Amino acid sequence: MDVEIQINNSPNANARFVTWAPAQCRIRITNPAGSQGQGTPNVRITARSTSSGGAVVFRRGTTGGFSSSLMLQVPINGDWVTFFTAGQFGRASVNLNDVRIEARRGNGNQVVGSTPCTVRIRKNANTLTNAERDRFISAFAQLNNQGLGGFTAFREMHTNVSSPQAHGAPAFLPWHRAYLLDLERELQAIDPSVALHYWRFDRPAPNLFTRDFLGVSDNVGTVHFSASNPLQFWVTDGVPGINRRPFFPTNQAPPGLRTEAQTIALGNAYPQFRTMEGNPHGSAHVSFGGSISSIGTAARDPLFFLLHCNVDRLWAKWQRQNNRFNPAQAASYDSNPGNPIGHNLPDTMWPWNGITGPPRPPTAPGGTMAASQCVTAPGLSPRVRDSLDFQGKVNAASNLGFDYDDVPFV
Ligand SMILES: [Cu+2]
Repeated sequence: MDVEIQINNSPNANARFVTWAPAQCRIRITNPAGSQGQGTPNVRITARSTSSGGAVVFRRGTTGGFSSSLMLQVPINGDWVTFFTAGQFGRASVNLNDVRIEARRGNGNQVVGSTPCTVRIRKNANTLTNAERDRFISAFAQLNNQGLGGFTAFREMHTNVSSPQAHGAPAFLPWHRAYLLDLERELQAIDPSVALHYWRFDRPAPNLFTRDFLGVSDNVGTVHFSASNPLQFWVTDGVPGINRRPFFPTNQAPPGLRTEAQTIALGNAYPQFRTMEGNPHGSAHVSFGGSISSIGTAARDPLFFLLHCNVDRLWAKWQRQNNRFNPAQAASYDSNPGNPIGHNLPDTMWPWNGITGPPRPPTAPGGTMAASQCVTAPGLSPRVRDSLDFQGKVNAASNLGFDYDDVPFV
C-alpha cells in the first residue's frame, strides 16, 4: 500500500509550511496493493522531528485537541480523507523540511507515505541560529539586488506622500501588517525557509547589531558589515549603504520605550491600544538618527521591517490577550465615521488596490499583494478588515499564514 499526503491540500512544495494555526491536510491511498479485502484500512499519521527543530501535531476535524498521532480510516478507492496539522507551539522549525509527516499502516512500522514539512514562524531576531540569520539577510539582499530588485517597490510604498494611508489613523496597524506580509512573501519567493523576524526593542538585542547581521554603525551613522554579509551591497534611492545612528548602546535596549507589558496594558479597546503608534513605535524609530528616524526614509533601512514586525507582534499579543480578532466586534477596531479613506474596515488598502489620485497617492508601486501557496487570504487587494484575523481564529479562511514564536493559536 502507498499513500499520498498533501499539506494545505496542495502537491506544491511551497505549500508544505505550517504555523501554530491548523492547516488543512489530506491523505489518499495511491496504491492499494496489499490492502484489498481490508475495506477501509487504518492509517496512522505521526511526525518525525529532530530534538531542537520543528514539530507538528494533528487533529481529525476543525475542533478539538491536537495530538502527536492520528488514526484515520482511508478508503482503498483513492478518495481523500481530510485532517489538520499545526506547529507544536514552541517548536518552530530551524531548517527547511526539518519535520517529516509519516503514514503507517495500522499499528505497523512500515512507512507507506510521507511528506516533509516546515513550521515557519517569525522569531525574535536576537535568537536565530547563524544559518537562519544568514538565510534571512541573504533573502533581503537578493530582494534589494543592489537597488535593482523588487525591494524598490517596498521602499516606494512607505514615503511622505503615502504616509496618510498608513499612519496617524486606525489602519496604522492593519496597513503595516499587510505591508510586512507582502514583503515576507517576496522574501519567501526567494527562499521559502525564511520568515520575517522581529526586533524585540524593549529587550537588549546584541546579536542584531553586529557586522554579521544588520551591521554596526560608526559615529557618522554609516553601517559597516562583515566581508561575508550580503547587506554590504544594499542600495536604496540610488544611494549605496545604510545610514543609522543608534542613540543607545546596542547591547542594551533603547531607553524610554514602553515595555511589552506596558504596551499591551494600554487598554482593551483598539483606540487605546493604537496609541502605541507614538510610544513604543515612534519612540523606537527615533532612538536612532539616520533614515529609520523619519517616515519618508525609514523603509531604506532593513531594520525598519524588523522594528515593525515587533509592532505587529505587539498587536498580535494584544489581540490574543483581549480576544480582538473579530472585525465584527467593535472593540477590535476603531470604526469612527470620521476615518479617512483607507482606514475603515471595508476599505481596500493602497497600494495593493491600485487606486491612484487624491485622496490616494499618485502612484501605486508594487502591484497587488503577493500570493501564498499555503493560504488564500488576504487576496490580491486586501481590505483593512482582512488584517485582523491573522490566524484564522474567527474564520479559518482569514488565516494570513504567519505566526510569532511567542503568540500561540489556542
Ligand atoms: Cu510606517
